[in-house]
Amino acid sequence: LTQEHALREAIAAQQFVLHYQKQVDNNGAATGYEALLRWKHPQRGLIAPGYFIALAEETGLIIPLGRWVLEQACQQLARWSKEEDCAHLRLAVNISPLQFQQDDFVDTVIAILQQSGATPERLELELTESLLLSDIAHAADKMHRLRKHGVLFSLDDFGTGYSSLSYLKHLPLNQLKIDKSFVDDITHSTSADAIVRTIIALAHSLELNVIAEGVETAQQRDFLLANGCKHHQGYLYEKPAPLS
Ligand code: G
Ligand code: G
Ligand code: MN
Ligand code: NA
Repeated sequence: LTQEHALREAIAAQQFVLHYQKQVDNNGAATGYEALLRWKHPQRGLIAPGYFIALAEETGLIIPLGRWVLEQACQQLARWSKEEDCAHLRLAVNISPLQFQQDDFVDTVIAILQQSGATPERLELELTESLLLSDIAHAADKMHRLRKHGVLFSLDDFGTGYSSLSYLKHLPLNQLKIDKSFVDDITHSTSADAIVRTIIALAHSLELNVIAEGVETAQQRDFLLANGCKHHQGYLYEKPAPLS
């Protein structure tokens, strides 16, 4: 309860910031960024989401927090749209299951897009497989409504959940994001190599973009490029940081 109180106070005191991590194409050019939430604690310093997202979900505080993230992200997109060098950039935002399950989720996202002046085609929502499994009919409906407005969808942590191939085909997804755990084991595990190749082939056959996260080494990059995965994110390129 005291932790919940602290989190509630932190939201009221606006102690959160977004860090941004670059996503690149096969030429190393930035295609966009992923927004990653941090708690700027007055005593403890910067706290990663691993320490507070679960509590935010249990307490429902992820709703105001997630809204704040979307607002900040859309305001950043609107700023980029006015800069020639940045107008093409996408911004990926992580959406938690509870947030997505809200009846007003679609209306909320559309309202935030309109208030900020962001281009919907530049906003990419990162969903997880577990989020889609809980109520696939409702999830698909929400995704289709947002997709009609131009919003993009990326399936985060792909390969760690229980995606059925038949539903992948029916959701308006733009991208699969290969989970870091598989990327970590590239060239060290024949099964990881096989899984990564299989996800890339699956994405291509479904005409989806595919991005690898957690790319840390040149060997991982080279394996991914050699196997047709052109979009990368990871410490090899850039660590998450505030936009300077
Ligand atoms: O850098 P990293 O520690 O930021 O992120 C850890 C985890 O927290 C990731 O799995 C990421 O999906 C999640 N996360 C980061 N930012 C957000 C956010 O704004 N909302 C939600 N729901 N999850 C986030
Ligand atoms: O939302 P998601 O689970 O994809 O969150 C990405 C997480 O991975 C964030 O915590 C981010 O800081 C972290 N991350 C991004 N790139 C790398 C990387 O190359 N190595 C490691 N160890 N972590 C990374
Ligand atoms: Mn993510
Ligand atoms: Na992920």
